[in-house]
Amino acid sequence: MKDCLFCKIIAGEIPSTKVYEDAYTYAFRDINPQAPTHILVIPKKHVASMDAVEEATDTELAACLRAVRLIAKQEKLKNGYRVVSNCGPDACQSVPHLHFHILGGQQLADRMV
Ligand code: DGP
Repeated sequence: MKDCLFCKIIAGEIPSTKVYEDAYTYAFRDINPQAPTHILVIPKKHVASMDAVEEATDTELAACLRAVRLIAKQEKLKNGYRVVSNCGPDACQSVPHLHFHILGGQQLADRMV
């Protein structure tokens, strides 16, 4: 989608550090990491947030979750990791393209908020 930051990253118009890509999914390192490993997994199809997942196919959505698992293995997150998707203003979603944060590489806080 025109004017979407993450669509521009997928298209290579904005540089990113890619860690994984398949037919449906792109993953790259967060520009502002909040843990030693902080990766964003996004569908290649523009979907604004969790609130719009009906616009994606089951295959496209499942590919994101399968990618999370593959990336966790690739990044050797053997001791665990957290997967977060912020949706809307209350969750402080800042980029309106569905994304899953993978956070790991250290002991994370025991509270989510
Ligand atoms: P959220 O706040 O959940 O919408 O997360 C958006 C994330 O996107 C945030 O952690 C920072 C990251 N981000 C924003 N702009 C860029 C960018 O240009 N490149 C990369 N690699 N990450 C970005």
